Amino acid sequence: MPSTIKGLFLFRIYNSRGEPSIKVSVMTEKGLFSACAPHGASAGKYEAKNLEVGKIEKIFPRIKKNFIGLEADFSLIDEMLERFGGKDFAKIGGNFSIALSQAVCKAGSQNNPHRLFGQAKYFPFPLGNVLGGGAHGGGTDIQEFLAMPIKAKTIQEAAETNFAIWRRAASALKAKGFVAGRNDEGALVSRLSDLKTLDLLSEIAEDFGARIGVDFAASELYSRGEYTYSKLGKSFSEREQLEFVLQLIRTYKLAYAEDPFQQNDFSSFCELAKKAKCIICGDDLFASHAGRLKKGIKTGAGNAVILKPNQAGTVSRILGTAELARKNNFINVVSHRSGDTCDSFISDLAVGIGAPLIKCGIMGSERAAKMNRLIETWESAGRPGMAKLKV
Ligand code: 2PG
Ligand code: MG
Repeated sequence: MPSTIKGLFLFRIYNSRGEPSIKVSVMTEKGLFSACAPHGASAGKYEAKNLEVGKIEKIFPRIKKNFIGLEADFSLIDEMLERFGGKDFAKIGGNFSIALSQAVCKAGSQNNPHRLFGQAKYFPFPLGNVLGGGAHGGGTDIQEFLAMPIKAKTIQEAAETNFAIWRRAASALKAKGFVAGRNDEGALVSRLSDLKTLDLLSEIAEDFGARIGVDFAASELYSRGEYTYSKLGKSFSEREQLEFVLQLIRTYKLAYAEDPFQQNDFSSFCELAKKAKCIICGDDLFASHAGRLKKGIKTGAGNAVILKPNQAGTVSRILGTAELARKNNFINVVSHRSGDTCDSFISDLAVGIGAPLIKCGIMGSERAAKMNRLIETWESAGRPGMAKLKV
């Protein structure tokens, strides 16, 4: 029986970085269903545009009326959000749009949105942020140093491997007197350089049979034709950046490289994908946008795409991008944001669409919430196996 939207509520909340954010609750005859908007620090230029919480609070009473009495069907609601949102959702805010869209998915599935998107046939490998820097805070220029527990037979084993790698890294840093705490995503920050960080993580990962990867978040390093690594004291031309990335992939046997180039450089992504045996993933490059991914597929710009629902603005949009990727053999990598909440919608999304990878962090309650939800859905789906992923 489809349910009807009887009430809609907006709450000002705070995310893991202490920034104001929003929670949207949808009331139906079956109960109250809520979702929260996350927020990125290294946000790309082509993402859906957010609106300040105060502005959303002002327009909410006017928007709200349009949704009351409608069926809690996300595709219907998403069509309306497209209409009200205008270009890039700037009129209502991508943050409001995605929170409502996700809350409606939860309402329409009684808090099991993965069932709306498909069947939990196999589970994604969690890409865990072990050490970090860049816009998330920390001593390195590269934003994220990630563990990929590719040998894990179950999602539980994968989670435990990532926790163990994080802990081992923490004690190694502590022993050297290098540890300085955690950053926005719960990754360890230290005084180690980017290269020393890769030395440490590759050594630890090997012990656990895991592979490693990085998110360069290169748009943050880029300005006017140059990539500046301030901690390394080096500036690279676009060509030199390509050489540097290739060298890191080969030296450290990286299985995954995200945003190795700035968000407009499709051609370097293409060249790298031809030369490197590695998952080359576009985050800011595609901004979860089907049109931009289409261009990437056509030009061979990488072989994987980050899916962040709030970059897209609605659940329908993110599903469209995911389907386009799947049909064209691009790997779907569902992802959290650096400023996140305990909302675990992305876990349902990854499971429902059968994404082989999910980037959801390791430490911190808002990160563990995603992992715990994966484990919960895995139990209820009868403990399926892990995704088939060749790295
Ligand atoms: C990224 C994300 C998540 P942010 O660049 O992939 O790790 O960071 O949310 O700050 O954009
Ligand atoms: Mg990224």
